[in-house]
Amino acid sequence: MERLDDNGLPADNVDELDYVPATRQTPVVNSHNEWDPLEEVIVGRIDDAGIPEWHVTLESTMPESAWELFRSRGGERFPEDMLHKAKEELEGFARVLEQAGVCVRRPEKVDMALPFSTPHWKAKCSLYSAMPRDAFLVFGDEIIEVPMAWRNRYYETSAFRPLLKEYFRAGARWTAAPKPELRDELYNHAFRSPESMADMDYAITEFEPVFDAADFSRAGRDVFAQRSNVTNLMGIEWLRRHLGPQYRVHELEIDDTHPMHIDATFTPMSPGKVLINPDRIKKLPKMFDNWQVLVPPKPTIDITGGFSMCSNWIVANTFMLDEKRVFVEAKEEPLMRAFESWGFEPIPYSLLNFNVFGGGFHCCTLDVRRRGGLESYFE
Ligand code: ABU
Repeated sequence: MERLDDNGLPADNVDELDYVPATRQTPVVNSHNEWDPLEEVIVGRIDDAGIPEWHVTLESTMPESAWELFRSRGGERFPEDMLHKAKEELEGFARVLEQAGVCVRRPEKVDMALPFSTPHWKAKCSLYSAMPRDAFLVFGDEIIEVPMAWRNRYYETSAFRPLLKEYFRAGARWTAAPKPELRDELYNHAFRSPESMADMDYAITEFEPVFDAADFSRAGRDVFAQRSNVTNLMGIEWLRRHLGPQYRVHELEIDDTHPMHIDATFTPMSPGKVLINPDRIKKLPKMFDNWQVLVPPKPTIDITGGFSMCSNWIVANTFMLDEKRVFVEAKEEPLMRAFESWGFEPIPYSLLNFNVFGGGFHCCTLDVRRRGGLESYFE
């Protein structure tokens, strides 16, 4: 009998998903916001994720329950059973997207266990290619490789090179932000975990521009950013100057003593509707005065009992198929009911085993092509 996973899908791993080119009228890379109808998406891989080595950027962002593994086994592969369960969920999610008519693309399999070095430091392994959202930003027909702050992520974009080259050949603009050096001077070695925003401290300095793509959120001409333990002010400014006068990059005021990534904190879901994490956002800019502010119920799931690279708020890391349909954690009933009450159609799918690697629906995807153009959603 066919074995099914928690999502009712065949549990066998799918190694390669065939690429079926979508019939399209828009450029091959075309994405301006979080909600236009999705045509093509990259879904990451979790196959052979490596355990990052202990570092101040982990201390400043990761739940304490995860520290022991980083400290004792940094540089090794994550345990097989963890990888296997997460992989089944991720492959199933890729199939669900395909069944919804979306062209699903995957990074190449690369060996994450290979050590590497620069003139300034060494790393025992790479982290993973599971979260394309962290590594790339798409603005219209441009894909930007971003300068990530974690050393174990230095070569993370390698797994995506075949796709990047293909998109480039098909007409996309392909840009890489200045490759950071990630020297010791970038890190705040005196970092002490802040108790409150009054004694806020960051694990990175302004030595050079660094940012993770997931610290930005797109709503057409308006782009929202958070300063975090992986995104510094120089990084935000680099993107602002790079995008130029067609865009407005706004730095949001975030109430989070350990910030890393905005996509479980603040998400424009559709024109006029924004989801905020009530624990992390106390005040929105005035430009949202005419928007409906959606405040999700507190998470009921708990992934923090064992190893986890994120908090239970990962359930707020949603992903839009179009401006109505939204992927929501299947085991998070109150959130699904909330989305229904706000006029959305939740698509339930469970990623709890994947979540412990630090990401949800939004993190493991990169919406390469959505049907729609560059617009302004604010007066
Ligand atoms: N990109 C993952 C965010 C997780 C969190 O903020 O809890």
